[in-house]
Amino acid sequence: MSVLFLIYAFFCLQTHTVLIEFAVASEPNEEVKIEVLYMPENCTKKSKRGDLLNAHYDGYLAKDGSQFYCSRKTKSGHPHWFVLGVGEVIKGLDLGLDNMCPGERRKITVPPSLAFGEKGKDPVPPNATVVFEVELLHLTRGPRSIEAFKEIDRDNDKTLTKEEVKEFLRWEAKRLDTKKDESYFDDVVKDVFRRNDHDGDGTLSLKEYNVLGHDEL
Ligand SMILES: [Ca+2]
Ligand SMILES: [Ca+2]
Repeated sequence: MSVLFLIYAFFCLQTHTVLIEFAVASEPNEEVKIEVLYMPENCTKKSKRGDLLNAHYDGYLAKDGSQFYCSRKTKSGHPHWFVLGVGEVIKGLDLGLDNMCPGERRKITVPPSLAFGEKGKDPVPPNATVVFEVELLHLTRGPRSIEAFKEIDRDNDKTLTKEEVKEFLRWEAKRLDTKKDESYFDDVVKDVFRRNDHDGDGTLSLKEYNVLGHDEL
């Protein structure tokens, strides 16, 4: 499983499956449980929504402890890059990896409504509580920042066109050293716009893009 596959597998899952589950996910006891397994002595910055995180993680079924995913055992063995809090990973991880230090390790228990939902997602069965053990290796202030928006917005007109987003994805794939063909980027761009272009004008405004809140703009 490649790095991009995981990022976009969660991304697609979010779009096609979990988003639907979210509508009914507000049960009062449906919470993410976080246990800190290791906390480094020095913690100078903590993760927040919109940061770009690099992490290794193992996924287990709570029911029997069987492992369904391990980032260290994938073909590449590379830790994963993803943006926190924007649905690139399941909701439970978006919540469970907040306010975390580089070097910290956590055990995060996620109810099905914040994981893979009523339907599950092979190999995770329907209605499964899952447990992730995550080691956060690195964090940078990420692509959902105003700095990143400006970087994507090449002509500086404060809107993002599909071509600008596609160019950014090409850059991202290059950074992750992953080869993808053009149709892949087209599909991702289509998905990104379907999720974010709320007024349907074919571009992403600052407001549509910046899911982090607008007080920093
Ligand atoms: Ca632009
Ligand atoms: Ca728009």
